[in-house]
Amino acid sequence: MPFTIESARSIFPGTLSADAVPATIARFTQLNAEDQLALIWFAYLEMGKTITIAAPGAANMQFAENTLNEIRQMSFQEQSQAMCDLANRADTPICRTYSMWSSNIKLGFWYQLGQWMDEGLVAPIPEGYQLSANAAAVLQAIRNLESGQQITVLRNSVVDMGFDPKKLGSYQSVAEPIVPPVVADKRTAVTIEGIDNPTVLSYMNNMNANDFDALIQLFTDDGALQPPFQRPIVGRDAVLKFFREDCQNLKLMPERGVLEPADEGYTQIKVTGKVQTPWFGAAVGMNMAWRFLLNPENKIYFVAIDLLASPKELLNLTR
Ligand code: 45D
Repeated sequence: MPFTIESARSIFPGTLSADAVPATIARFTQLNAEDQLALIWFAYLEMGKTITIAAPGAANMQFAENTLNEIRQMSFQEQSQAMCDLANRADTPICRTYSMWSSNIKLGFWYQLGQWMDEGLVAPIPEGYQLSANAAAVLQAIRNLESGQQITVLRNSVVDMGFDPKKLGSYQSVAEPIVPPVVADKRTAVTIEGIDNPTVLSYMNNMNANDFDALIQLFTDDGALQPPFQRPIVGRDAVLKFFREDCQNLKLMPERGVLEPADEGYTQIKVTGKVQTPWFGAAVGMNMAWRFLLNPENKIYFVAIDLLASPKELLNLTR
């Protein structure tokens, strides 16, 4: 085999991803918990003026319900402590429960706390709270990002909170129920300028239809998928689990691509375009690239998904 997952990661090395996102998260993580919570609160308020976030469905909130009610019944001081514990990744029962949730449940949990903070049911950020100079600088850095990068910073900071799941030992992750795939006559088909490869087109169309069983068939048994700013997820079982937990109701809008032969009958394909998350819908179009490596049987051995540095990168299809 001419490739390993590690070597596949560097196909189309000229792709510029949004390094500002991990750089901003790294600075954010250095702040103390009070500053982190206040900063997210301010960022969230400011963003809310231009883009509104979609409320999670009631069915999806049931998994966080017990913890939310527990927090709601606490005193303001205990509530602040519970939220700081999450930011500090402390070892508490709430932080352990939180760590087992899928990303969407974590986001829905904070969405609810944010509502309650607004309504005065959960301890607000104190009136006139002064961010430290470092926190103010991080907030300014977030303001300067484009909206797709801003929501990624928010999402990643929420996902990183709570107890470290790697320290839990074996556990059952908690995710929303799986929605049924879109029925055949309601599906839409993408077109990609410069690309007619059926595997790549099926990838986009199956993802858009939430048809994860068909989607996973496009991968080799040892295939891998690398989400933005993450290590590759390797093997069909792990990738399928990721699709079910993290990929429902995405809207992939690929625009153009290039195809090039690679070693020993492999093919590498880069596609660029926009992606919408159900949390923000059409209000935020993230500028993305997909870098596929297909084996000689046209199965996906590797695909990396990158959040691009700028809209200009949508036109960068060179190696
Ligand atoms: O701490 O092809 C308060 C893959 C203050 C799959 C708060 C993909 C206190 C393959 C405001 C209460 C998935 C990789 C906090 C494609 C406090 C594939 C609350 C890509 C925390 C294309 C904050 C998909 C809140 C992509 C409520 C790129 C924050 C998906 C909420 C990207 C933030 C999705 C939310 C993104 C952020 C979603 C809801 C970036 C959502 C972001």
